[in-house]
Amino acid sequence: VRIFARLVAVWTGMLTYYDWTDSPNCLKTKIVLLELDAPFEQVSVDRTTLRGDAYRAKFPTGMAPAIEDGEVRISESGAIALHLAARHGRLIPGEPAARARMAQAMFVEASLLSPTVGGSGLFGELYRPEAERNERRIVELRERAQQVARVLGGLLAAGPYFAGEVSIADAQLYAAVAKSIEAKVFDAPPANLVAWYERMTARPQVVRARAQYTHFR
Ligand SMILES: N[C@@H](CCC(=O)N[C@@H](CS)C(=O)NCC(=O)O)C(=O)O
Repeated sequence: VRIFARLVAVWTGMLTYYDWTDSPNCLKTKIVLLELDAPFEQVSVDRTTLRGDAYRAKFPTGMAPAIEDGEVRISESGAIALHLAARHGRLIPGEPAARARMAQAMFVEASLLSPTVGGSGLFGELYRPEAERNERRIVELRERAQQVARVLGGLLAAGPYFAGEVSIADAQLYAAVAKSIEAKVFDAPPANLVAWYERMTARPQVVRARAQYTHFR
């Protein structure tokens, strides 16, 4: 099936999207694809595929999401989002100050939010069997998560979305923020962050995307 999907994509010049239903990171890319109404062939992968030599030869990170789009073959949801937004000329503000705020929010997601609550942070720790959990680290990460929620509230001061208008930054931040709010990781999240989460959750493309991922169904 995977080879067939790839052949169809090569014939039609269509983008191939490597998706893992257990991956919150794939939700980000799916939101971008649906918001852009971009045509794509989906190849479903799992942990075994990701750890295999064939996948790693294509994508050295060994991670999902990943895409092949003509000459472009990349993983990393942020890089994928930038590529897709530039290609479609949407979800990326033209105005330099708004574009800079978009980039700021994306880097905060990658350097602050994701390491705190993501697979190598709090959720990674909570998924371990109880006997293997590092309780001290869990307490520290929970405290840090409150600070990150305040940072995100501060970044949203400019308007309803992180760049003012909706952009790829919102898709990038949505997965970890939604998971954290729904798992009650943030004790007292800023009201504007909760309002942004509700605004995003109500978008029809986000509803469609969420239904496809185990952590968000
Ligand atoms: N920074 C990356 C993170 C991607 C990532 O962590 N993907 C996970 C799934 S959520 C993965 O592929 N893990 C591989 C594994 O568990 O073997 C991104 O934003 O795309």
